[in-house]
Amino acid sequence: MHFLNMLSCDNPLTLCAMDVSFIQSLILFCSLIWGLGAQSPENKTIPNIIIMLMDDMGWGDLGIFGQPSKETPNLDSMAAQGMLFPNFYSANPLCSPSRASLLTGRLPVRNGFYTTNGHARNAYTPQEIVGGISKDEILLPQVLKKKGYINKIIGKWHLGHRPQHLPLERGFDEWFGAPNCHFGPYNNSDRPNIPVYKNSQMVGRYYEEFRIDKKTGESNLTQIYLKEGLDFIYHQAMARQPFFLYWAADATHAPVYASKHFLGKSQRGRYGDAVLEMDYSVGQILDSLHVLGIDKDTFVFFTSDNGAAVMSGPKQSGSNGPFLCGKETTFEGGMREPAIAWWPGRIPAGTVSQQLGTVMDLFSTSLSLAGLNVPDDRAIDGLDLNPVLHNNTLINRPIFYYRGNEMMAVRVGPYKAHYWTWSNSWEEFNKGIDFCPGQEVAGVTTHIQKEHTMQPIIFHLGRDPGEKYPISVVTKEYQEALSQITPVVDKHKQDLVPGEPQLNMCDMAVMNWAPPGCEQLRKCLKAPKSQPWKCDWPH
Ligand SMILES: *[C@@H]1O[C@H](CO)[C@@H](O)[C@H](O)[C@H]1NC(C)=O
Ligand SMILES: [Ca+2]
Repeated sequence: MHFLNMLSCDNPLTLCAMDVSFIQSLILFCSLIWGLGAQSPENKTIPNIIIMLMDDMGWGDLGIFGQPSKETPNLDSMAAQGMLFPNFYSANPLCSPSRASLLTGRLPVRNGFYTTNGHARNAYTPQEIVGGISKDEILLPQVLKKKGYINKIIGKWHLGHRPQHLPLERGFDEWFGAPNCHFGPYNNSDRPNIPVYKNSQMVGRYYEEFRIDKKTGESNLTQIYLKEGLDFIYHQAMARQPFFLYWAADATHAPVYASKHFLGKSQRGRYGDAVLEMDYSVGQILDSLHVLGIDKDTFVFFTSDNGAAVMSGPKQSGSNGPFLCGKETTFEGGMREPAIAWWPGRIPAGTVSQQLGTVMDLFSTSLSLAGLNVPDDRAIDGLDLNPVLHNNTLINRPIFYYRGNEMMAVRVGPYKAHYWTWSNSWEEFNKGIDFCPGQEVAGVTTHIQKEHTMQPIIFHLGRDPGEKYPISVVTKEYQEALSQITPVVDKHKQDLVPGEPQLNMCDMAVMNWAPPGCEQLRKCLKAPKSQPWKCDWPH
């Protein structure tokens, strides 16, 4: 079936990804005849690992979670063939810290991807950031190498763009993508356009060699990222080489984009078009695993790095479904993510897990699948989800919601307690920046940092997923919930050793002026004089 799909030429697209699939399928057909398609038995216990991480895609963007515009037939069938996680969380409501947590298995406050320049501020890695992922952190691909995995990242890195912080320095063997968000275009004199890398060399810049038309929303980047993914999978499968693919395409992050074939095809404009192309790409990747005969040897996990950016809505934002607010906040809309695990023959099809999970679990789970232990010299926040994946068991564990250096909230079972509430400042709000458009909840979506540590606001997320009805403090339910939550928070705070904050300093001189490889391309720009300052994180 899938084989025929890939060979069919009735699609009007003449996209490189399709061509590659076509050629690969032909080669595969020959190799199957020669009996090279099957994995060697000794590799059976070490599955390939694919993590597909979306950018700012919301929980409510998937058809399976009720999105009425139904742009995700491939993701919906991935869920039907695998396990759906309705209670899965990012480690932070923003890109960089969430991604650092995924790859280290540790909360940002431990791995250093946070700031102490202000209280409870979201920080990330814009071009002027001096820091990046600390060399003292151990990243997932670094550990996977011990079992001979070949590791590739495709798309957005976001853990620092200076040479010492780039993916090939941190356990990845290959990279195609960019270190920062695809913001721009810039004029290259006071701010350079973001470079696109192939491995450790830049091959161009966004808006130059890698075009994004902000007027029409057209870009071929998702197709390029798809082709990179299919090529990589194909070559590793042919070599019977266990691999880790971290597929981090970013079309659903503003400015959202899609290639021509997908533009104008969804029910909700450009954002939906980007989702359509992502969904198509997920389908292509899963199909290629079938065609190559490695679907039963490959663990695939799909999720997103933070909630939909509702402050960019409705044109450039996804949906957080029934949840409150979005990106940048520690309400459910900021951190509850779509999540699907897929591994035919190993993960029971059509299952739903009520396990509370986080992106940090992908670190621990992947290592466990590879037969490796998590580092034992540091605190790891990730959980090995293998018992959940194979037997749908439930493991009791809390979820911590951090904003910068502050634990804002915690979830224990169905209860979520807010110790601090904040959307953004009145100053920003009055400028039109709204993290909770149409969703103000009095006393909850506050515009000052409001402390509730003496008497947290508690919601029951089962009955009230939208965090609209605080449980009255005079009820027995409140007291019982609090008595369960308090020891969890006390223990967490007692044991917490905050990492050295890496996102405090900024400097225009460290921007992507002259990335490695710029000489050959004649694309080196002149950096201004170094003038470091303490970065200002307004929210
Ligand atoms: C995308 O690729 C097509 C086909 O090669 C090309 O015609 C089009 O100009 C490209 N679009 C952008 C925005 O680069
Ligand atoms: Ca993001």
